[in-house]
Amino acid sequence: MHIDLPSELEAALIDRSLRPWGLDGPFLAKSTMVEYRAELTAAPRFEETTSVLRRALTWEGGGYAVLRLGNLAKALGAEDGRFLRLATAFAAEVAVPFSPFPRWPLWKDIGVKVDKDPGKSSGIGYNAFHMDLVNGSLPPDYTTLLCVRPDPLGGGPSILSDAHAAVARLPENIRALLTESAYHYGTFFDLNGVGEEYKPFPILDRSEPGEGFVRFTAKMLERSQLSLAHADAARELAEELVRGQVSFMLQPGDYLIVNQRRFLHGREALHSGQEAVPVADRRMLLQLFLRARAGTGPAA
Ligand SMILES: O=C(O)CCC(=O)C(=O)O
Ligand SMILES: [Fe+2]
Repeated sequence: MHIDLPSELEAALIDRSLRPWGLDGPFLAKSTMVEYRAELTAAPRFEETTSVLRRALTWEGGGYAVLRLGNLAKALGAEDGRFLRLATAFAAEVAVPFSPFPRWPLWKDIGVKVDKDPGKSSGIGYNAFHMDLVNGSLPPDYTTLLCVRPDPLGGGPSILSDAHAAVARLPENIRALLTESAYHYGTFFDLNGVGEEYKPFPILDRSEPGEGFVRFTAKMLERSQLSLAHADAARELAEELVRGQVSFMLQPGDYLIVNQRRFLHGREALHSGQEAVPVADRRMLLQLFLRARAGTGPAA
């Protein structure tokens, strides 16, 4: 779902300047969250907008939202600190922002690298359905992507799919294979706030149907050694995710927030010809992860 900011809220936010944030280890400092909230609750319709956002992310059948911050990005500059602090303040209304990567700032750049594995983050090809940090025992509850610049050649729509709905459409024998600890993907090195390495893992855990993570990345189909039966089951899930997908192009200033307990995400290929686009003009997203606050329940 796409959520526009009321114009009176936009006007108030453009006039307000939040102070730089502090960190407490990998997490946004509590004092920053308290300060940002105190600054913004006074802005007209801020609380109403953030409650619409939280509902979009957690209602039954929901699980992702695009908060349209394009007018703020235009007024302040999409890479300006003031704009990023406002985006951080909205994120903190959903859950606690954190950086799993000790060597990265809170917001991690995802640019375009023509030499990288095309199917991975910042590659130019099809980025298949996945959850971020899939091989941590506690993946981020939310992954968020702030669009600074879309592909100037017009490619790279985002894709989203309701993971539990896809699982529910699979036959019982396939679901049984997905509950086996037979899957693995990627390396796990020097990460904060996402638990321990989980290897091998089951795609479906023992939560009630519709709850918990669907711990999946379609990238494992090409990059991990799986048994034939488990690879087939994973492929069926990947196909079902594609069958149920929605896709849309992120516009400058669009802020995509995905509840990783509900939806998986990915991205269609960028348009061909990226080599000819100057690096400074290529697609650019900023990524931030969120941890749900204790007491808001597994789905919130
Ligand atoms: O480029 C995109 O739109 C998605 C990137 C992504 O999902 C990731 O880097 O984890
Ligand atoms: Fe991702």
